[in-house]
Amino acid sequence: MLLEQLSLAIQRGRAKETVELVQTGLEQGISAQELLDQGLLAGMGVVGEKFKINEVFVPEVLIAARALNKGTELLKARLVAEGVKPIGTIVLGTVQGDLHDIGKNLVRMMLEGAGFAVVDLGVDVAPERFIAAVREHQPQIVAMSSLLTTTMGSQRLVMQALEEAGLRKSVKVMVGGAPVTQEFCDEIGADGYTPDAASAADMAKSFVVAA
Ligand code: B1M
Repeated sequence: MLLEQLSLAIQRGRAKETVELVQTGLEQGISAQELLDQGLLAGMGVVGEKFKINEVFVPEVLIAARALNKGTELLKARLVAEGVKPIGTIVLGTVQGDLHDIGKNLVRMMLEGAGFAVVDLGVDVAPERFIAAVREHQPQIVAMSSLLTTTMGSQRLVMQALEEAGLRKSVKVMVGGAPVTQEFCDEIGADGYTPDAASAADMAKSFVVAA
């Protein structure tokens, strides 16, 4: 019951209610893992599905993500104490020359909502910064966003940099952004393209499950 209410609070983007329900849940002895999986992430999953079919739009997703963040903030210490680990690590960024970050931030929220730890490198990320982040964080996945036709080429440069650094085989690479296509993904040798943020989270999950 409380878990269902928590899921609904996320779907409705109610941050205050989310925090109250998480607090009550903890007081009732529900584990942080259950509150996370069956409450917060279940709610964000529903939002992601609705976003995919245009039943909700960017503002609703952002509001739901804000509520999710409030809820997870409260759970963080408990999750660490309970030894809960993220399902994988993803290095994410908008590629060099590109300053668009609204879509990339949605992708991050969906990935976090799916249980990943996301190292967000921000915008205008040069290939060498992707490489340094892969060396430092040893992610399972590198995810790149590009909103300009002129910066799609930067995704190719990251692929080349990964090869040259001998890191290509250690990660799956996902690409996306409005001008990016499956054809382009295949051409540069990336592992996956998705047209929207919710599908990106689904694909990322499938990569870590298959590994
Ligand atoms: Co710019 N801009 N912009 N812009 N801008 C576009 C992208 C453009 C299509 C507008 C147009 O001309 N109609 C056009 C690109 C044309 C092209 O190359 N094909 C354009 C241009 C030309 C430019 C400038 C060059 C303009 C200028 O200065 N002359 C300049 C470039 C700056 C730079 O990056 N170097 C520029 C600047 C800007 C602002 C700074 C003003 C601002 C960005 C603010 C910000 O991001 N913080 C901006 C904006 C807001 C837009 C539009 C209006 C909206 C983009 C957006 O946020 N969409 C856009 C026109 C439009 O789309 N109507 C436009 C909403 C967002 C949720 O969608 O990012 O596509 P999107 O993300 C989607 C999917 O693509 C996917 O998931 C998201 C949704 O689920 N996705 C992934 C994204 N990344 C993914 C990664 C994945 C998987 C899925 O896996 C890893």
